[in-house]
Amino acid sequence: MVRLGGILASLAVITSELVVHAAPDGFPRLNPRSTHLYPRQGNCTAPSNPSVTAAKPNPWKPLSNAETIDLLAWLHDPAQGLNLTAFEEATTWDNWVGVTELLAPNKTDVLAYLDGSGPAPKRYARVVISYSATENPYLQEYMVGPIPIVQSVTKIEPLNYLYNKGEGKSPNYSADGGAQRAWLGLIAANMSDITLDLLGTDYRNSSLWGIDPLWEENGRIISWTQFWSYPTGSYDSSTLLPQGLYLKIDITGRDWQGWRLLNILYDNKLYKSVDEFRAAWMSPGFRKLAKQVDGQWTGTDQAGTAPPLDMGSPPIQIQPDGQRFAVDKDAKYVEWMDFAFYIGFRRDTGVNLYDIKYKGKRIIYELGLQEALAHYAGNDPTQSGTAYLDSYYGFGPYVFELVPGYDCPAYSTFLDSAVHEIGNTTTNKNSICLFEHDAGYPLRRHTSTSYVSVTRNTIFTLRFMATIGNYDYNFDYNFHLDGSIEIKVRASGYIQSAFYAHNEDYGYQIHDATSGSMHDHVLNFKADLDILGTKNTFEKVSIVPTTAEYVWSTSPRNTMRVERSSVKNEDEGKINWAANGAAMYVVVNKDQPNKFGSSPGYRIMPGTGTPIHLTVQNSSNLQKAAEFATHHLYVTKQKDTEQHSAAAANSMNPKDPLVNFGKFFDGEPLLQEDIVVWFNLGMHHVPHTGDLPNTVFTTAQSSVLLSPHNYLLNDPSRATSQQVEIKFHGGGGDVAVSTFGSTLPSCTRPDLTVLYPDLHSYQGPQYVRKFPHDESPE
Ligand SMILES: *[C@@H]1O[C@H](CO)[C@@H](O)[C@H](O)[C@H]1NC(C)=O
Ligand SMILES: *[C@@H]1O[C@H](CO)[C@@H](O)[C@H](O)[C@H]1NC(C)=O
Ligand SMILES: *[C@@H]1O[C@H](CO)[C@@H](O)[C@H](O)[C@H]1NC(C)=O
Ligand SMILES: *[C@@H]1O[C@H](CO)[C@@H](O)[C@H](O)[C@H]1NC(C)=O
Ligand SMILES: *[C@@H]1O[C@H](CO)[C@@H](O)[C@H](O)[C@H]1NC(C)=O
Ligand SMILES: *[C@@H]1O[C@H](CO)[C@@H](O)[C@H](O)[C@H]1NC(C)=O
Ligand SMILES: *[C@@H]1O[C@H](CO)[C@@H](O)[C@H](O)[C@H]1NC(C)=O
Ligand SMILES: *[C@@H]1O[C@H](CO)[C@@H](O)[C@H](O)[C@H]1NC(C)=O
Ligand SMILES: [Cu+2]
Repeated sequence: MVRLGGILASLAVITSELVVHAAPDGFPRLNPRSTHLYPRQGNCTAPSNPSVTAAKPNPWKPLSNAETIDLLAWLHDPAQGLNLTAFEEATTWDNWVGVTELLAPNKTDVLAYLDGSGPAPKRYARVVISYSATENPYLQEYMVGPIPIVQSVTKIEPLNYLYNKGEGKSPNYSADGGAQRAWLGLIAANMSDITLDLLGTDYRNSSLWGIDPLWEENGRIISWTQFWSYPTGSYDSSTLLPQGLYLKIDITGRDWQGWRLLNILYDNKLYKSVDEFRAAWMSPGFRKLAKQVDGQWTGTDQAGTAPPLDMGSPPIQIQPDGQRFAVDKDAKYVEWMDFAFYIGFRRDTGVNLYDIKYKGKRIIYELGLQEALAHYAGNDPTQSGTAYLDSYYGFGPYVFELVPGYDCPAYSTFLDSAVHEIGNTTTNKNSICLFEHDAGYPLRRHTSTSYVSVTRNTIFTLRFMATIGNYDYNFDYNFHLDGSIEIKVRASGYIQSAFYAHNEDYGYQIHDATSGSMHDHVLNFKADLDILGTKNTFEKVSIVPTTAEYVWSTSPRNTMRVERSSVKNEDEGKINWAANGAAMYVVVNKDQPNKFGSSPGYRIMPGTGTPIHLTVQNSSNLQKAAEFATHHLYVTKQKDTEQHSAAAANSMNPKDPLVNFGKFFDGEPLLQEDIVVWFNLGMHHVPHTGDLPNTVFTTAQSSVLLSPHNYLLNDPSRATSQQVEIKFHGGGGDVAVSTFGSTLPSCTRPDLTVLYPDLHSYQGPQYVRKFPHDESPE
C-alpha cells in the first residue's frame, strides 16, 4: 500500500469547476474565489515522498554483501575441494571464482509464494568458476544453496538445467589473453619500420585487436587482429582509428611457442610472412593507403558555432508536488499509479522486471533483456569477423552512474546496482533512475462545437544506461496511463569503424581513412506475459483483402476483413511482424472471455523505429549462438529449464553454445499454456558522417509496446483526474472549466537549484574486495 506524505494530505478542498485567467507573468492565476487552491504562495519546499513496503520480500533480490562474503569464504574453503585461488593472487594457471549472483528461483516456486501460502523460495547462487590450472581452460557454472550458507546443508552442484547444451561448461579461449597481447606486441615490434611508414604508428602507439568470437579452423583457434591507433587526445576514440593492416594468427593451446602468424593482409593482398610483406613494401610501385589520424574531430566537447539563442537554459521539467510513486528501496519494489513491480539485476543483462501487476493483477511475470548482438560485415576480416554477444562482457558491471539533469531528470529517484564478480563487488551508485515525465503531447483529446476535453500524458520511466566498450545503450521501460508498457532501446557512443579501403560495399567513407562499418543491432528480450493466470494463447488477427458478397450487395465487393488464428504449437512459434503491419499479435486468455465474447489480452506491437531481426543468415561467426535473432518474435512454452534465450559463455563456443535457442522449438502445444514471448529490438546501422564523433540517440532507437487489448471494458486512462474539460458555449456566457479534482501545484516558486545539482559528487564505479574480505567500510 502507498502511504502518502504530508503534501497531498494538506491540500485544501478542491472544487471541480473554477475560472482561470491567464496572467501576464505566466503563472495561471485563479480568480479570487479560488485562490485557496494555492496553499503556499511562494517557495516550494522539498516535499515528502510516498513510501511503500512490498507486501512480500522480493524473491529476486540480489545477493547481499553479507551473503556474498559468506559464499566466497565457503567456496574457497578447501573442504569444498574446488582448488581455488583468490582472484587477486591468481596467475593464469590458477582457478578462481568469476560471477557470484542470485540464481533466479523457479516460477512455480515463486507463484506458490506470491499468490498462495507457499514458503519464500529458497535462495540459490549462480557461481561461475574459471578453471585455468589446466591445459584446456574452461568455465563451469554452479548452483550453490541454500543461501545464506549453512554448513552441512548448503551444497554445490554443477548448474546444468539452464543450458540445453547439457552442461554449464564452456571453453575459455581468452585464458591467455595477456600473453597473446604480449606476443602480438613482439610481432608488431618486428614490423615497426613498416607500420610507422604505412600506418603512422607502431606497437608503442596502437593496439592489436580483432574478431569476436574467435574462429575455429580445422580444430585450430584462429584470430584476425587489426592495428588501431591509440587516441592522441583525451577522448575514447580508438574505435574511430582503425589502420589498414590485419594479422591472422593461430593461438591454439597455452604455449606461446606454438602460436603462429599465418597471414598479413594489406590493401586486399594476402602475405604469408613478415619477410614476404617487407619485400613487397620495399619494392617499387608498392601502393600505400591513407592513414587515419586522430584529432579534434573525435572529441565530444563543444565545437563549432553554437546555434542562435543556444546559450540560454532550455526548458526542463519540474515535479512541483514531489514524487507521485513509491519505492521500497530495500525490496527493490515500485508502485506507480495502477502498476507495481519488482526489480532484479543480473551480471549478464542488467535490470530485469518481475511480477508486473496492473490494477492488482499480474500481467507479466518476467520482462528483461536476454542478449545484445552487434553483427558487423566488411571486406576486411576484422569487420567480417565481428559479432559481439554483449552478455559475455556483461551489462551489469557497466550499468554506470547516471548524470542527473542530463541522463534523467534531476528529480528522479535513483537506485544503485551492484555486481559481485572476481571476488569484488562493483557498485554503481545512482545507476537506475525512476521518474515521471510529461510525454510532450496529450494522451487523448476531442473538440466539439461546445467543449474541448484533453487528458495529460504522464509516463513513468525506469531507465538505465550501459556502456559496453565503445557503445552506450539506453534502456527504458515506459509505463503509460492506458495500461501500456513500452520497452525501448537507444544506442549512442562511439561506433566501431572500419578502415576505408575496399569497404565501399559495407558502408560509407566518413573520414580520411575511416569507413562507417555496417552492422545490425539485435537485442533480444523475454516477456513472460500472464494474462489473468498462466494459461494463455498467442493470437494473430490478420487484416486481409477480400472480395465478398453480402445479402445487400448487387455485385462482389473488393474490401477487407479480419482473419483470426492462434499459434498452436512451437513449430509455429517463430514469427515476423506482418508486412504492411497487417496483423495484430495478442497474448490472450481464451478461458476468460469478456461479456462480448472476446478474449482479454495484451497486444505486442512495434513502437518507435522498425524492430528488426538479423540480416545475416546462418552467420559464419555466430552459427548456433544467434538463433534468437532470426525472426522478430518468438513464442515458446514456459519452462524452468528454458529461462534465457542466450548465455554469456555462448560467444566462447558459438558452434555448440550453452543455450541454443533454436532447440526451444520442439513442437510443444501452446494453446492455453504458460507461454513466453521473446522479441527483438534493434536497428540496421549504416553509420554516416553524422555518426561522428558519436551516434545520436535520435535515429538509433527501437521499441515494442505491450498494450491492453480487450483487456478491460474501456480505456483505463479515463480514470485519471489529470484532464480538463472546457465548455465554451459557442462564444457566449461564462467559460466553465472542469479539472476533475486535479489540483494546481501547491506552491508557486519551484526551487530550480535542486534541478541543477552539483555534479562534482559524481563517483563512478566503486570496488570493494569481498575475498579475501576487505574490511574497509562500505
Ligand atoms: C524564497 O526563495 C528566495 C530565493 O532563495 C529567497 O530569497 C526568499 O526569501 C524566499 N522566500 C520565502 C518566503 O521563503
Ligand atoms: C590446484 O590448483 C593449482 C593451481 O592453483 C594447481 O597447480 C594444482 O595442480 C591443482 N590441484 C589439483 C589437484 O588439480
Ligand atoms: C528449478 O527447476 C529445475 C528443473 O526442475 C531444478 O533442477 C532446479 O534445481 C530448480 N532451481 C531452483 C533454483 O530451485
Ligand atoms: C577467461 O580467462 C581469462 C584469463 O584468466 C579471464 O580474464 C577471463 O575473464 C576468463 N573468461 C571468463 C568468461 O571468465
Ligand atoms: C622478431 O624478429 C626476430 C629476428 O628476425 C626473430 O628472431 C623473432 O622470432 C621475431 N619475433 C616474432 C615474435 O616473430
Ligand atoms: C606515441 O604517441 C605520443 C603521443 O602522441 C608521442 O608523443 C610519441 O612520440 C609516440 N611514440 C612513438 C614511438 O611513436
Ligand atoms: C550454416 O553454415 C554452416 C557453415 O558454413 C554449414 O555447415 C551449415 O550447413 C549451414 N546451415 C544451414 C542451415 O544452412
Ligand atoms: C577489487 O577491490 C579492491 C578494493 O577493495 C580494489 O583495490 C581492486 O582494484 C579491485 N579489483 C578489481 C579487479 O576491480
Ligand atoms: Cu550501431
